[in-house]
Amino acid sequence: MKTIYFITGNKGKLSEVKEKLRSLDVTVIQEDLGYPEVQGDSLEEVAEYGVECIKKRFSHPFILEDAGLFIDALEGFPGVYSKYVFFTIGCKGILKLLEEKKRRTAVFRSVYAYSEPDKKPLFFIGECQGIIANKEKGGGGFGYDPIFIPNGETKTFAEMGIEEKNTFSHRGKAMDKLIDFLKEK
Ligand code: ITT
Repeated sequence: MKTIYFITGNKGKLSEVKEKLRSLDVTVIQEDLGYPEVQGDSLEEVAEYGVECIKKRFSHPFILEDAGLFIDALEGFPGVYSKYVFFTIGCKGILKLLEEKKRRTAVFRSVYAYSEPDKKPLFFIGECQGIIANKEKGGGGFGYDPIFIPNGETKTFAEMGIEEKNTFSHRGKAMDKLIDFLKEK
């Protein structure tokens, strides 16, 4: 059996990763160590900086993830600021910003970093295109899930179970790549 340390404080992410790895012989252990989210231009930059911070304090191989919602009509906002924006204006604030906008396309992005001591981190990227709903719908998931509808669907992520969300989501796609890599190890 393999063990993976996942550096995260986000229980929603943890549940999605556990669900994804359920059929594999892998145990996921959460380490809520916390790391500063540098205000970089890209999720990769944020993840890379996080890896460098954690490596100084943690001697096992680990994964961490940075994700964000990029809304076209808002020039990619909240993007790398997704966490701060969620805890300040939240889904309601985003809906307000889009009130007069016809264009509602958006993309969720996820970047996983896999890190081993004395090695450069590896990155695994996933994206999910979709639209921002007109109102919040659903009670599942976390973050912006109640306002995001993936392309080809009518339900928001918050109206889906974890398994269903994983088949569409940025995190599910990035995890598929990470899993392929881990299987080869
Ligand atoms: P970590 O401890 O793993 O860093 P976090 O909550 O800080 O967890 P991120 O910085 O990666 O997570 O994500 C920024 C925000 O984007 C997050 O707080 C959510 O509000 C939102 N978000 C990320 N992935 C999401 C998803 O799958 N569904 C809905 N919202 C999501």
